[in-house]
Amino acid sequence: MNRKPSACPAAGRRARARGFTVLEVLIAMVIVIIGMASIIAMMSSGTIARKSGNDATAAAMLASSVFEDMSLNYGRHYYDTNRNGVPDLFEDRNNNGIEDRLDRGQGGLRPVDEMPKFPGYDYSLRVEYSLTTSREIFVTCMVFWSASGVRQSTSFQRIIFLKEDAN
Ligand SMILES: [Ca+2]
Ligand SMILES: [Ca+2]
Repeated sequence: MNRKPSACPAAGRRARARGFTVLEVLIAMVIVIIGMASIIAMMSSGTIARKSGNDATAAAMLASSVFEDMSLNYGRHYYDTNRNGVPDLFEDRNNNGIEDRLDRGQGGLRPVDEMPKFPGYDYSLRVEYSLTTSREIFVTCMVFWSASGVRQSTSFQRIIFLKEDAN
């Protein structure tokens, strides 16, 4: 009868001690998990930021090479004979669903190595004409790409001075 009460508190202490240890382990695990989760979150947001920075840089590089190519090859590949503000080869003049620059039937398919390009990116062009000189055009290049399944775009604008008259 005397041993029981003394045994019970000891067992209780042991039980409490075990319970506290388990609780400590749980708390430690939760802290570690929260820490790991926040580290992973920081790493992935850093990755996303880096990725979108790369995207913007690639888009700017592509637009820059398009502007450069336009100034060099306006009369060969960027002419706009119907004066609708879109280089003819960037239209689908025969309505077959393929932009004419990519359409063998419409004089497109310029040698691939000559095309300004960046893998995974595409672009469209708009041209505005100067009222005072035919050697100056105002070009808007819209660059498109896909990031995490979402379509992105940025537009770039530049005044281009031509070696020849714009049409
Ligand atoms: Ca046109
Ligand atoms: Ca076409």
